[in-house]
Amino acid sequence: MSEAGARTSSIERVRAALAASGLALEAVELDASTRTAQEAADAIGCTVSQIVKSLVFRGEDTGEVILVLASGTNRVDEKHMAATAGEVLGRADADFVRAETGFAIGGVAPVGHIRPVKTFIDRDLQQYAEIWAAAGKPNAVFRLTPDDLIALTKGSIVQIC
Ligand code: 5CA
Repeated sequence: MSEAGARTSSIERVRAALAASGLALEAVELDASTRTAQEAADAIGCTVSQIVKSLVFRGEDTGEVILVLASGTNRVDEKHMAATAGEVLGRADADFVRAETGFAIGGVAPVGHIRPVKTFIDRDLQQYAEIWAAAGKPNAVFRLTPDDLIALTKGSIVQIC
C-alpha cells in the first residue's frame, strides 16, 4: 500500500471521495455485517439487485486493475467481459485486491481507491431509483443513484453478462 493509503483508513478515503464529488452522499456504518451483497441487502432492507458489487479483476495482458461494478444478483460473464475490456480478466486474490485498491474484500468501494482504476458499470443497475455500495469497511455502505455512480467513477456502462 502507498504511504497515503497507509495513513488514511479505507472508510476515510471513501468519505473524502464522496465529499470531493460535491454530491450529497454519506457513508454510514451499520450494526450488521454488509460484507456480502446478501448481507448488505438484509441489513439495508433493499433487494440484492440494488447492491453494487465492486469486483476487482486483473487484466491478463496488461496487469492493469479493472473494477466491475455489478448488480448484486449478476455474475460477470468472463468471455463477454473479455471482449468488452479487450483482454481476459483474471480473478484477483485477496492480497492483490488489498495491494492495488487499498480495500479488503467485503469492503471494496467504487471510489476512494489508492490510485485511479479503470471501471465498468453494469447497465442493469440503471433501472433502480436508488442503489447501495460498499464504503470501505465490511459494515459500511452508502446510498446513491445510478447517475451518481457514473459521475463518481467515470465508469463505462456495459452489459456484464
Ligand atoms: N460489502 C458488499 C457490498 S455492499 C461487498 O463487498 N460485496 S461484493 O460482492 O462486492 O464483495 C464480495 C465479492 O468479493 C464476492 O462477490 C467475490 O467476487 C469477491 N471475493 C470474495 N472472496 C474472495 C477471495 N477470496 N478472492 C477474491 N475475490 C473474492
